[in-house]
Amino acid sequence: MLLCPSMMCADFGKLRDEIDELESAGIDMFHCDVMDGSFVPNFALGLTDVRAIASLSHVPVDCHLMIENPASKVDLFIDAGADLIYIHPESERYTVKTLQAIRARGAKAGIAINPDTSVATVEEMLNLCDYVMVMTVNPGFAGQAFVEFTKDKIARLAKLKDRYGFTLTIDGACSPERIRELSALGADGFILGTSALFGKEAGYAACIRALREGSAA
Ligand code: S6P
Ligand code: MG
Repeated sequence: MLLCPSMMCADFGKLRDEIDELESAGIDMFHCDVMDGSFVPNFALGLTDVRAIASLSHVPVDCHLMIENPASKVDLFIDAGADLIYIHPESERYTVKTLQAIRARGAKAGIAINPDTSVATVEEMLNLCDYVMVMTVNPGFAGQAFVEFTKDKIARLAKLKDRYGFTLTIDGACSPERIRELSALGADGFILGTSALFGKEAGYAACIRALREGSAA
């Protein structure tokens, strides 16, 4: 199970300590939410933040690009140190071309799909995806409520994993209970924000251990 802390929830006043503590806790990949204030009504991490995280990290770093026209920006984020780039087909005119461009740079290509987007809309693109991330909240903010009907989509995509060979990840309101439920549906990885990791009394190590054991911290 891939466990990926959402760094927009981290304390940037002590970024190096946060990264060290999360890595010691056994996380698999840092998740960087990049927002442009246009595709989503919020701003989050940018190039400087991604560069800082990538320079301190010993595990892969992903960039979840919640921006308009990601095609013209993917090179910047790969140069900043991203190993995996998620783009939103909802914000991209030629999604296939951009997925090809990400792979051509040697990075992993991913799509992130909003609650509004159906499996049928993206099925052909699965041929070019190393990762498919189902948004289980509307993108833009941490700490939102889980959108229940996205579970059907997760189950449908899980059935397509073997045919297309992608890793299925989940972003939004991933609580310990939800992680157990969605793992059973076939999800491979989870973005951890306020629902399972940040701001919890138990601390990162205990939270990650409990998630791997399938219990609550
Ligand atoms: C939301 C963003 C996510 C959040 C994460 C927060 O637009 O893509 O990565 O940071 O979902 O987790 P939680 O548990 O607070 O919902
Ligand atoms: Mg995200």
